Amino acid sequence: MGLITLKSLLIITIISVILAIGDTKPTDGELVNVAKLDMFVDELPGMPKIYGFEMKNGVHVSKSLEIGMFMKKWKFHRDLPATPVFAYGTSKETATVPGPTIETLHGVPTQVTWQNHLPRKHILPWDPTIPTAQPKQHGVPTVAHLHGGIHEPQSDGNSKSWFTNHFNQTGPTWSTKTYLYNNNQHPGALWYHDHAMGLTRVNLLAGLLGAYIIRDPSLEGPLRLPLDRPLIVFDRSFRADGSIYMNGTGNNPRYTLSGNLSTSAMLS
Ligand SMILES: [Cu+2]
Repeated sequence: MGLITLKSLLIITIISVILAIGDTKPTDGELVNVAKLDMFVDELPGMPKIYGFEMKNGVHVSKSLEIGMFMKKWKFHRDLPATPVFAYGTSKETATVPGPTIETLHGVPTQVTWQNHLPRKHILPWDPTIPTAQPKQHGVPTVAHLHGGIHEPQSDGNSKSWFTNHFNQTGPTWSTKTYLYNNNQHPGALWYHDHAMGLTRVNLLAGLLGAYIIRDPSLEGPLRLPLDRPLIVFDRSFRADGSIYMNGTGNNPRYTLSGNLSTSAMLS
């Protein structure tokens, strides 16, 4: 569908999210045999767009965004039950997996306040045998990282700068609620994702990822691209009840191995 030319500022993003799942044998709950699911029965979902700039007096200026993380249910396939996920969005109702596509302009900074609205408990198991963000009370530690972004360190989503619901608890390097992305680097397609210490793979598996695009109309306009749609490819394994499967035995270092053993690939 359409041509993909990296040089041409593309805006077709293909991101492969490879997550360590551990064992292929389920220990708790029956896995869905995805070979039995009909393919291409769902329309390609279009993620909502959020603009990281606005026009004032004929000039593009910086914009401050607030993007939350919410627990909700998400339909990954017509014949799968709805799946509990963690989703980025401007509200629980509009939150999606992947999250909204953030559209920015080269040279116009975007500020994002990432808000954690997640529940006290995670929807997936944590591995206690590796160094992990440990809130003293309940809560799911999160911190957003703009992958490939070039900006100040305090906005980079350091794994120890995590925070829980309403910033109730914060990690040792946490310093600011609002992140500043300069958007001064080459235009192109990036992605954002959670980055909390020891929980990155779990939080991504739960759904905390999305596309981030830096545009430069002076480069892109003359190309007159016929198609402009970010694509994200990611994979998951599902239990029969629709929930995401993740091995929960906590047998270090099983969780830390990289490699993709999920059963189903999804395109959004
Ligand atoms: Cu990354």
